[in-house]
Amino acid sequence: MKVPQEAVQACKAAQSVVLLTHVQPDGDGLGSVAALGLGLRKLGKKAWASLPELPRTLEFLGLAALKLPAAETGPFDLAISLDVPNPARLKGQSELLKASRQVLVLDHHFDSQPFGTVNWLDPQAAATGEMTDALLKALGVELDAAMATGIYTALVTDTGSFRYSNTQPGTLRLAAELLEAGVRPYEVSRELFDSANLSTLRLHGAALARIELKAEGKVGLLSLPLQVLKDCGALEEECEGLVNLARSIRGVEAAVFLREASDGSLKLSLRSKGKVDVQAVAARFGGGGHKAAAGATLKGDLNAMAETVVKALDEKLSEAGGRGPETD
Ligand SMILES: [Mn+2]
Repeated sequence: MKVPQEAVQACKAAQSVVLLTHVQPDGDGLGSVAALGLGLRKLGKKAWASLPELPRTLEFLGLAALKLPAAETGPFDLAISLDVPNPARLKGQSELLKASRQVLVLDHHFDSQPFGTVNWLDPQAAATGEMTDALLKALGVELDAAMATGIYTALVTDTGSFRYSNTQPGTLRLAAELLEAGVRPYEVSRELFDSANLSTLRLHGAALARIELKAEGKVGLLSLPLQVLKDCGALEEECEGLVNLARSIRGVEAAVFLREASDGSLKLSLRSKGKVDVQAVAARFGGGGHKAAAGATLKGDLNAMAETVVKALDEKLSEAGGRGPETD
């Protein structure tokens, strides 16, 4: 992976750095923030992480030590935006961009916008963590176990535990290297997958009971009223991964997860098994993402919008030939 020289230079020149990732942060965003933050500190820089939200399942990344204190408002030499396709996904953190002399954008989304003063966008990367690792190497940082755990968490998260189509030979080579640097994969798995709250399990139960098959079984639909979340005593962040329940059904080519959010909007997540480009569908609703995973924020009635999204997907599937007989 080739790291642009301007990205390396921007990091080298900066003394004070603030790291950011998207709202509803995931293991790729926060794993990258943790690894790069720790690496920049190792180089003697003042590095902070902007952490408006820190999901419990990702507390093990050691981010608390990097948390930007409220009193620290800048100016910063450099802001580094990790895994953020556009500034809207930064929400309340945009002030930190303005408080920084330079902004380095590092992202692997298909529809990334170059909103930095230096932009490194690589949709071929399986995870932003892969790019973060390359940047750390270019900076001459030797990864310790904590940094390696951040990168490994990023890879595990964005490749679905090395199961998705973005898993390349290089991804597994990097994973092996990270294990040699001290990552204990069973510990990461335990934190990510075997530390659920009872409320999350109750939510999964309720969600499973609501899954419907649409478009002759090619689309798995899960629509979730806010009340279901409340009944389970679950938080919105516990909806992470629910879309995969609908995706996991045999014959399903694309999964739709649409839920009512507490702010009155509808949150849409789309997943594809490869035949249909869900990013193109999300884009029709003002969202974005990747070919296999995309999302959007919608307005309107839950059931009506679910039907609209299913129809759009069904059309895409017909175009893609996904509705025809299997050829492979
Ligand atoms: Mn990512």
